[in-house]
Amino acid sequence: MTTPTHCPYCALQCGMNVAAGGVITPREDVPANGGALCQKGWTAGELLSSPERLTTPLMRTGGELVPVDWETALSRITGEIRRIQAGHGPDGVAVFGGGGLTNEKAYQLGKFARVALRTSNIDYNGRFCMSSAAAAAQRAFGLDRGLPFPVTDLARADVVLLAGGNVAETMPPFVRHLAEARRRGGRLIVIDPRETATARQADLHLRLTPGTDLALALGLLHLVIADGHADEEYIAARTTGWAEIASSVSAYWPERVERVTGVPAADLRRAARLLGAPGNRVILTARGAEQQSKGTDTVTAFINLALALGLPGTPGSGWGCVTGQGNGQGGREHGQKADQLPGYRRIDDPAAREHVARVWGVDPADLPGPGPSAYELLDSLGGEGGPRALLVFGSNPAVSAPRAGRIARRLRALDFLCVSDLVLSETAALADVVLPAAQWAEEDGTMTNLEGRVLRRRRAVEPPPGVRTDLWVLAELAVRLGARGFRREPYDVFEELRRASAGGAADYSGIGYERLDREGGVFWPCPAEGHPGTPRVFLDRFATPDGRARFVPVDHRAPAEDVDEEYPLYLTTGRVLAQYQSGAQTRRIRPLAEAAPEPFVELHPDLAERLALAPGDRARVTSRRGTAEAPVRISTAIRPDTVFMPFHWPGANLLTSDALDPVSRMPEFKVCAVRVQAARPVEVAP
Ligand SMILES: Nc1nc2c(c(=O)[nH]1)N[C@H]1C(S)=C(S)[C@@H](COP(=O)(O)OP(=O)(O)OC[C@H]3O[C@@H](n4cnc5c(=O)[nH]c(N)nc54)[C@H](O)[C@@H]3O)O[C@H]1N2
Ligand SMILES: Nc1nc2c(c(=O)[nH]1)N[C@H]1C(S)=C(S)[C@@H](COP(=O)(O)OP(=O)(O)OC[C@H]3O[C@@H](n4cnc5c(=O)[nH]c(N)nc54)[C@H](O)[C@@H]3O)O[C@H]1N2
Ligand code: SF4
Ligand SMILES: [Mo]
Repeated sequence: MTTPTHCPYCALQCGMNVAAGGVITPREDVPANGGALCQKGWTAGELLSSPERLTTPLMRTGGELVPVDWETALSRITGEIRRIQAGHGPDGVAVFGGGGLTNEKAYQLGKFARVALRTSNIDYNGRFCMSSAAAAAQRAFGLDRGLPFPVTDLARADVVLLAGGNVAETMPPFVRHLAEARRRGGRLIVIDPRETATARQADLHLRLTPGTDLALALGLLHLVIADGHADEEYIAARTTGWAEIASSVSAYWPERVERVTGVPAADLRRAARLLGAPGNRVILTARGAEQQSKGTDTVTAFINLALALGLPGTPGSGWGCVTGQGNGQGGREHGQKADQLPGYRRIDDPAAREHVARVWGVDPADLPGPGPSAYELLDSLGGEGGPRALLVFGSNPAVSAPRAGRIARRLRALDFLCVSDLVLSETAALADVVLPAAQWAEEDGTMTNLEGRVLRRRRAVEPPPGVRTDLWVLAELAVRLGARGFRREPYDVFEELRRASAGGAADYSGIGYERLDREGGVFWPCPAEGHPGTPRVFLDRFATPDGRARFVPVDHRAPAEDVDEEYPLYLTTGRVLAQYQSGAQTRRIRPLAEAAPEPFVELHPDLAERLALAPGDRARVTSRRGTAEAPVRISTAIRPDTVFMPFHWPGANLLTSDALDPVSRMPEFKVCAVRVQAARPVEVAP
């Protein structure tokens, strides 16, 4: 027997069948992947029966994590919560979630924090992921849905501009839609400092200096206006704020933009001409352009460009963000973000509080207000007035948070750390209590993919004995803390989520498990059972009060930390095909560990020669925050002023900066200043 479900990893949520023993085959009936999977998808079953799986709770006793029964683990957790909240108030306990959790878990986690703990201290790793794109989309359109159209629309595009995404490695089946567009004569423009597998497929690769996308986007808009390609009719009918835009880009003439970005003026002109020609045009942003201390303004500049060209809300065209984690989209809609309640409601909106409090059976006045953002939350742990306890569900911040050395110290400074995970991640290894969680193919639920399509995750195999679901754990803890109304079964939690989301921006009330089973997937918003769902948002109006999209003037600025004499190189970080995120899962899967066994520092041959580094030598990379060592890879694919490190192993984030975007609070993962030298073995005196 095989069970149709979806991949545990990225936001494409490729459809797959799981057979006995975790054997995986691709599904043909899911449009996002249409029968293709990447190597991570094919091998996802291995972790189900891995010997590295956690199968019993662990509790720190005499310095060691030792197996204990569930009763002991749960009473220790609730005992610590009570003790800490008695001394430090409800905010003494914090919660950190993840964009890989199902909608049901994300919802239950948010409710648990607000109702059972009554803490305002909850945020999640999605803040590190798409928060800048979300903030820019909210600002322009009044709504954030990663792709406001089905991913298959890309196949009909005449031009796709992809800023800062390496989809050939991060979402391989996504490339099919781009390849189909190119087969039909469409053009692909890629903006990336590296000549990635994706950039190699592009008709035009704009190889900019890291952190200069904002200037590049302003330069493209300057040219679109100068060439007379702005869509005056669309601008008049569907937008506001255009009057200030021309002057905001007037100083970004091509030669100046070339000086700032390093992209030749001739290439800028070519890109602007391609974008200006009539036809279906799509502008996409991903982490390269977004994970910057000016990520929100950078995405805004790309949205301004798209609006000037008349793309958003026009069938076949548009702007979209290529979201990241499996449930990156749904994870941000149902309340694990510091400032949100289910249905993409704002926690500081009295009507939203009233509605959600009614569903939860509590007094709206008892719901806490907005808390700090992910990095700020992690950085406050165990400090003056900060939380004394943290519960982590579905994230490994000891590896993936910016300035991770400092965050690991914060985690150690806590009185109590509890981590729920499948494996003993680096964060779990620091915990006082570790809970063994069921994983994707062992439980039911829903995921919302990068298109805003709600999908069914189905239970295909039994979890190992001793393992429990996150929903069960949260319900058990809630009861012990004296809170009522926490359900254990995914179906029941989803039914409650539907009611909680009703009337919100991300309205799921018309979506039920039965319907998902029948139809395969439904796009939100879907406000009633008979409603068809919304594959394309913004066709008639934007989600702003006046229905018009808003131009917001923005200006370029340097990265928070620029290169100088002491730290003369840019470090940028990202992903490789065979590893996922902090690597907690994929480093434990043999074929993936063989394909990508270790971290590396990618250097241009000219730079390597200057530093006297040869392939395989170890490089020591130093920033103002720390030092990391890794073997060297030499490649002409990278600029000579930039080095690249993947963050799937501990190391890269010892270097990264904790500068945050002022609007989205997104960390600047993509740019910091480093120096690189050969790592000579240290002589130790006898
Ligand atoms: N194999 C794999 N796939 C994944 C993941 C994974 O960990 N591994 N994670 C998933 C998740 S959560 C996410 S968020 C997505 C991320 O998907 P992507 O956004 O495609 O991934 P990244 O590798 O972080 O960054 C993309 C590119 O940005 C470039 N870049 C670096 N600095 C800059 C800059 O200043 N400007 C521009 N324009 N580009 C820059 C990098 O060179 C890199 O090629 O992938 C998802 N899929
Ligand atoms: N330098 C640098 N750092 C980055 C980035 C970058 O580009 N550069 N990208 C950032 C981005 S976009 C992201 S999304 C973050 C991701 O970084 P993390 O938040 O660390 O993501 P994962 O490694 O996926 O961590 C998920 C953890 O939860 C566990 N897990 C999986 N499913 C479940 C479940 O259902 N329940 C429970 N309880 N546990 C589960 C996994 O085993 C794993 O340990 O990293 C960010 N960090
Ligand atoms: S592209 Fe993403 S969803 Fe598809 S198989 Fe690979 S990791 Fe899974
Ligand atoms: Mo992400």
